[in-house]
Amino acid sequence: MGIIDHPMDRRKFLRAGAIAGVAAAGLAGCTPEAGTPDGGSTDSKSSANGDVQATVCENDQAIIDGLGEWKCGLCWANSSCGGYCVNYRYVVDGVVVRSGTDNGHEDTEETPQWRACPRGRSKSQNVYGAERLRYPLKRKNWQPGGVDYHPELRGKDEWERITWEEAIELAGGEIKRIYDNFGPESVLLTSYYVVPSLFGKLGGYWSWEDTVSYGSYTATCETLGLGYYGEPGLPAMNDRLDLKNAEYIVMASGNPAWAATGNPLYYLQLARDNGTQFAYIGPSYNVSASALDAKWIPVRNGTDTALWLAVAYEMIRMDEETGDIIDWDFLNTYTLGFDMNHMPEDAKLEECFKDYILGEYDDLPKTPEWATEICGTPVEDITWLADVMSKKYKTMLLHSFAAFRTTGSENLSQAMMTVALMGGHAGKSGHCFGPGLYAQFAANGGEHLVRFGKYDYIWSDDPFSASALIPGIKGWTAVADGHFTSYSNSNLAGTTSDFHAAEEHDLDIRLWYSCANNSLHTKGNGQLEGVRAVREGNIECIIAQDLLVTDTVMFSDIILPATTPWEGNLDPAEGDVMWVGNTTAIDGDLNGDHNKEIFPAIHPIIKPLFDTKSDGWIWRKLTEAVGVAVEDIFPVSEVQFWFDLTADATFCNENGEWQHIFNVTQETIDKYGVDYQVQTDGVMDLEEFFKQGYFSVDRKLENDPHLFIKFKDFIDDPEANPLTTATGKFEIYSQSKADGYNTTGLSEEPIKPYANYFTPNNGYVASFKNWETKEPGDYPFVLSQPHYLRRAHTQNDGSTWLREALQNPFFVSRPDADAKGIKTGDTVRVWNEYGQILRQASVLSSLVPGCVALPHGAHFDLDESDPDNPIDLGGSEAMLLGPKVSNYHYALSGYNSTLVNFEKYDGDPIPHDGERMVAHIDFDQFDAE
Ligand SMILES: Nc1nc2c(c(=O)[nH]1)N[C@H]1C(S)=C(S)[C@@H](COP(=O)(O)OP(=O)(O)OC[C@H]3O[C@@H](n4cnc5c(=O)[nH]c(N)nc54)[C@H](O)[C@@H]3O)O[C@H]1N2
Ligand SMILES: Nc1nc2c(c(=O)[nH]1)N[C@H]1C(S)=C(S)[C@@H](COP(=O)(O)OP(=O)(O)OC[C@H]3O[C@@H](n4cnc5c(=O)[nH]c(N)nc54)[C@H](O)[C@@H]3O)O[C@H]1N2
Ligand SMILES: [Mo]
Repeated sequence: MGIIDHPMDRRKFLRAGAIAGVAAAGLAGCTPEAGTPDGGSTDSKSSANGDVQATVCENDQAIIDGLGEWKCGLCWANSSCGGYCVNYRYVVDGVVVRSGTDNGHEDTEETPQWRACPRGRSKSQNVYGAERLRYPLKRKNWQPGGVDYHPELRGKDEWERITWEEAIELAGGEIKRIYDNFGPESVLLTSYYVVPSLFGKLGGYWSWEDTVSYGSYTATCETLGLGYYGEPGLPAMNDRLDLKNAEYIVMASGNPAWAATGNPLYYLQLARDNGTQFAYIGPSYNVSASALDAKWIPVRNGTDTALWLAVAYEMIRMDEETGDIIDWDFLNTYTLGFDMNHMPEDAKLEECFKDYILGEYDDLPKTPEWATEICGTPVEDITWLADVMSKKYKTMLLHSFAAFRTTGSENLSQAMMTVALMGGHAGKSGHCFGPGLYAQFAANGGEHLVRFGKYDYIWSDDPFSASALIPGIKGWTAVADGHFTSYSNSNLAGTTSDFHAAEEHDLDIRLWYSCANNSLHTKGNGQLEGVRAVREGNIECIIAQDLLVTDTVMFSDIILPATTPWEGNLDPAEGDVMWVGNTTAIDGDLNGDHNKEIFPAIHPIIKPLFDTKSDGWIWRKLTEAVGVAVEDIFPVSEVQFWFDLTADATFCNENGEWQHIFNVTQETIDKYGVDYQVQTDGVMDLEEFFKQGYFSVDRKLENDPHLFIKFKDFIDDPEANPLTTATGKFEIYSQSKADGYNTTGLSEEPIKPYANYFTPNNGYVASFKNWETKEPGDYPFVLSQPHYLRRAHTQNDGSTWLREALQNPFFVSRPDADAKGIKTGDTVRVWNEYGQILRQASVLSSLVPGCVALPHGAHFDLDESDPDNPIDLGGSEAMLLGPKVSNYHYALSGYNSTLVNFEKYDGDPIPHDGERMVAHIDFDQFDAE
C-alpha cells in the first residue's frame, strides 16, 4: 500500500470534505430532497450514514430566501493560467455556499463577461475540502536540534498537533540554530511567491532555478530581439481586438481551453466567426484546436525545430518559383543574417541561414522530406504551412512554451522567428508572432492597462547565491549528493550571456523552507531524487507553509497552515488580518489577459478557518522568533499594505495617461484606519469597487486608443526604436546566442549563430537504438505533460468535484493502444529508467502515434511495498522525469520530451480517481483537540 495514505473509501472521502465545511461553518442539517436551485455549484453533502444523495441543505434554502450576499472571492490558483478571474461567492453566515462568475452584463466583444473556469469555481473545495491544512503539525519522530530527527521516516511518520506558539518556537528555533551553526549556505528556500525578506536579512539562502514554464525560450529572448518585459517574449502578441484582422492564425502548441481559461478561447472564437482560419501544430488535436475548427498539422513533441527549418526551405523554394512568398524588403530592413549580403558586423562565422537551409555547408538541404522523418509532419502540410506563412497573407504565428519545454529546443525560438520574419509578420495589424497562446498572455497582447498600487516594500531579497546557480533539474540530486555543477551565476530569466563554463560546488543543505510551493513534486525528479534527498541527505529540518496537503507537506517536519486569500479581517479588532502579499495577483502587473484589462478586488470574504494563520502573521512571528526587528521586514501594517496596493491602483486612460482608478473618501480612510490622502482623481468609488468585485478598462471596436500592435514602434522607425539585440535588429544570425550557449562546453559540436538543427539528447530521435535502421530503444514513446483542466499544477488535485468530473488518464494513440491490446479505461503501467506509475488509458484518435501524454501535477501516492521498485498509484508525471541535461542548455526543463514505455497492467485495476483519495492527512483525528 502507498505510503501517502491508502486509497480512501469514497464515502469517507466525501464525508471528510463535507465535515470540514460544516465544522468550520456551524452549518448542518441537510434534508434529502430535490436538486439545487441554480447553475451554481455546492459541496456534495452527506447524510449521517455517509450516503451521498441529492439534497437541499440549509444553505440552499438560505439562497432561495436570499439570506446571504454575493462577494468577490477570487481564484488564487496560479497566476499563470490566466490570472485572477472574476469569481463571486455566495456567503451565508460567513460560509461560502455557492460560486458564480461575471454574468451580470451583456457579453460583447468590447466588454466580455470575465468568466471563471472550473478550478476557480470549485475553489471552495480547497478552502473547506479534505486536503485543506487545518492545524499546525509536527512529525512525531522529528525533534529539533539536528540529532534526533529521523529523516528516513519522512513521508511515513505520524503527525502530532501542536499549538501556534510551539510551531513558531520550533520553526524559529531551527531557523536560528541552522543559520548560526551552518550559515546561509545551508539553507534552501523554495517559493515562487512573494516571500518577505527575512531570509535575506539572515544572510541569504539557496534557491534553484530551471527554465520551468518557458523552457529554452527565455535564454535567447534578448539576444534575438524577441522581447522581454519582465517575462520572456512580452508583450506576447497584438491586442485581442486585432485578432480578427488576421487571415490565418497558426497555433504552434498551446491549449488555451485547458491552460488559459478565462476569455482567451472566446477571443479566438470571435476571430474565427469573423473568417480567420486556424491551423494547429502539435502532437494532439486538442480541445482548443477543435473549438476553433483548426486544420491539424501533426508534429511529434520535441521535434518542432526540424519542421520550421523545412518550412523555411519551402518558402525559399516557392519564392524562387513564384516570387511572392518572402518579404525581402522586410528582411533587408529589419533583420540580419538571412543571407550573406546582410550579415551583422560581429559575425565570426561566414555562414548565413539561407545557405544553411539550402545545404551549402553540410550537403543536407532541409527539405520537407528530410524533416518528416524526424517530426512526422506530412510533406504536403509543410508546403501548406510555407504558403500560409508567406507574405501573401496576414498571418499570426502564436505559440505557448510547451514545445520549448523539450530537450534540444535551443534553436526553436530562432527558427520560428526567422520563418515569421520571412513572411513579414511583425509590427502590423493582422500580423504578429510570439507567445500569444501561453497561459496568462494568451490571445491578448500589450502592456497592462491596470496597475497595482505601491507594494515595492514586500519583495524578497535575492538569494545570496549570486555566485553560482543550482540547476533546478538536478537540484534534488545536488541536495542528496552534496554537490552540483553550476553553469550560470544569475537566474535564468536572463540571457545566454549569463552562461559560463562548468564550475563544481559543494552543497550542504540543513534547512529546507517551502512556502507556497510544491518542489518535491514540481522540481526535477522530485518523486525519486527528492525523496532520496529528504531521507538520505543532511536536511535536519523541513518547514512547509501551505494551504493544502501537498507532496512537500507530506514529507516535511513542521507544517504551518496558512489562511487562503478568502480568509481574514481588515479590522485587527475583529481578529487576524488578511495578508495580501502572497496572492499571485501581485504578479498581475506583468501577467496577462484578465489582469490586462481588469483590476480585481482582493479582500477577505470569510473569517479564518480552523487554526490557520495568515502568511503575513507567520512571517512576522518567525521574524520575532529569530530576533530580527519586525519593522525591518514589514515597514507597514498588513492593512496599510493591502490598502496601498488597492487604493493607489491606476489605469491607462483614453489619452494614454496613468490615472487613479479609485476615489477615496476620508470616511473610507477612517474606516480602515490607514495612512492615506483623500483621492478625487479616480473614476470609481473604492467601496463601490469592493461591491462590484472588479474594475475594467473601456474598450472600443472602432479607434480603440489601447489597440496594441507588437513591434510596431520598431517597424515604423527602426533607427529610433532599436531592439534589445547587439545590432538593434532581429538577429537571424546571432553571435551572442552562439557564444553564450557554447561557453557551457556541454556539446563538442558548437551551436550555430543561426537556427541550425542538431539531434536532441532526449526525445524522439534519441529513443532509437539505431536511427538508420529504425531499431527502437527501450523507451520508444515520447511523453508530453499537459497542464490539465482539473488542476493548477498540483493544486486542486484533491477537489472531489474535479476528480469526479475529470480522470487523470494516460493518453495513447489508437494504433499504439491496439498494438498492445489496450482499451480506454484499462489500467496501464508506464515506466522508464527513473520510475513507474499506474494509470487508466484514454485511447485517442487525435494523437500522433508514438506520442503519449500524462497530465502534469497529480499528487503522488508511492507504493513502496517493493522498496527497490516503488510504483506510483497517483500517476505523478514527476516519477518519470529524469535529470537529463539538454545539448547546450544546462537547466532546460524538458518535461515534454520524456521517453517512456507502457503495457497493459496485469495486476488489479486501479479505481477511478473519483473513488480514491490523494495525499492526505487525517485531520479529523485532531478536530476534537
Ligand atoms: N488548467 C491549468 N492551466 C494552467 C496550468 C495548470 O497547471 N493547469 N499551469 C499554468 C502554467 S504555470 C503554465 S507554464 C502553462 C503551460 O501552458 P502551455 O505552455 O500551453 O503547456 P501545455 O498546456 O502543457 O501544452 C499545451 C499543448 O501543447 C502541446 N505540445 C506539447 N509538447 C509539444 C511540442 O513539443 N510541440 C508542439 N507543437 N506542441 C506541443 C500539447 O499537446 C498541448 O496540447 O499553463 C498554465 N495554465
Ligand atoms: N514534471 C513536470 N514538472 C513540472 C511541470 C511539468 O509540466 N512537468 N511544470 C512546471 C511549471 S510550468 C511550473 S509553473 C511549476 C509549478 O510549481 P509549484 O509552484 O511548486 O506548483 P503548485 O502545485 O502550484 O504549488 C504551489 C503551492 O502554493 C500553495 N499556495 C497557493 N497560494 C498560497 C498562499 O497564499 N500561501 C501559501 N502559504 N501557500 C499558497 C498551493 O496550495 C500549492 O501547494 O511546476 C513545474 N514542474
Ligand atoms: Mo509554469
